[in-house]
This record gives sequence, structure tokens and C-alpha cells, in this order.
Amino acid sequence: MSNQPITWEDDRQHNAHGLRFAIVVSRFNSNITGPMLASARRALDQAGAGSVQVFQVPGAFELPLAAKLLAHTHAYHAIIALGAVIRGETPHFDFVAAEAARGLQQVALETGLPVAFGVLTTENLEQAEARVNKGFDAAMTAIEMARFSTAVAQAARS
Ligand code: INI
Repeated sequence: MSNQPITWEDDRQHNAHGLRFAIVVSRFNSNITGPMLASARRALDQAGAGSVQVFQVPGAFELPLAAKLLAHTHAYHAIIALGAVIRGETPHFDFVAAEAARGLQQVALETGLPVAFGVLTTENLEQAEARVNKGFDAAMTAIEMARFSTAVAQAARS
């Protein structure tokens, strides 16, 4: 048996031309979510996104409902949810973080619309500050999954 590592073509494409995105961002910890929003916008701009609309909600707990309402408009190819939940600052960290993650995944699975999980969950502010680029990563994931979704629809038609 060969000891060669398994290799494959990396066929991710981060071309967002013609694709429409909604970003929903929480105001809680806006010193973190503001830079996350900027980094997500940078990724979408660089990829040539067709349109980007930004919506604000109070906190990470509200992200799933906002994502669901946006999904039901059928106006977007993907949604990017941005938030920051910092353990040091809240006794209900676990509830807020878990419900944001569970709720956003539920929206994606129930509606079939890609929802990128750009919610930082950190022990303290310093860790959050070091990871604001997660907004960029979430936007890249949204682009890749939006393209995946349109590719599946095309394949089904051919
Ligand atoms: N919301 C956050 O986005 N991050 C937090 O760290 C946080 N803390 O610390 O509690 C937080 N709480 C608010 C929550 O998301 C809701 O807005 C609130 O409970 C009202 O539903």
C-alpha cells in the first residue's frame, strides 16, 4: 500500500460576481463587530460581489431570527452573520454563544440558504481583538457556499 498522502484539486472559487449577500451584524461588542464587518466587506469587495446589504441587530442572540427573516426574502445567495460573545463579560456567555450557533445552523438547514457563522466566542477582549479577521473568513465561506449552491442547481438542470 502506498504511503503517498492523499491529494486533491482545491477547487474553491472566491469569485462573487453576480452574487447578492446580506450581512447581519450585532451591535453588542461593537468595538469588535465593527472591524469584523469591515473585514467581511473587504472580502466581498475584493471578490466583486454583486450587492451587499448590511443589517444590525442588538446582540448575537438575535442573529438567528434576523438570518431567518432575511432568508425568507429570497433576495440573497448567502447570509453572513457576525457577532462577538466574550466570556469574561457575561455570565450567560454559554447560552448566547450556543443559541447563536445552533440557531444559525438551523436557519441554514431549514431554508437551504448558506449562512456563514462569523461569531467569535472568546475568553476575553484581547482574544477577540486578535481575531477580528474572522469577518473576512466568514465572507469567503459565504462566497464559496453560494457558488456551491448555484453549482448544485445548475448540475440538477443539466
Ligand atoms: N450579546 C453578544 O453579542 N455578545 C455578548 O458577549 C453578550 N453578552 O455578553 O451578554 C450578548 N448579550 C446580549 C444578547 O445577545 C441579547 O441581545 C440579549 O440577551 C437580549 O435578547
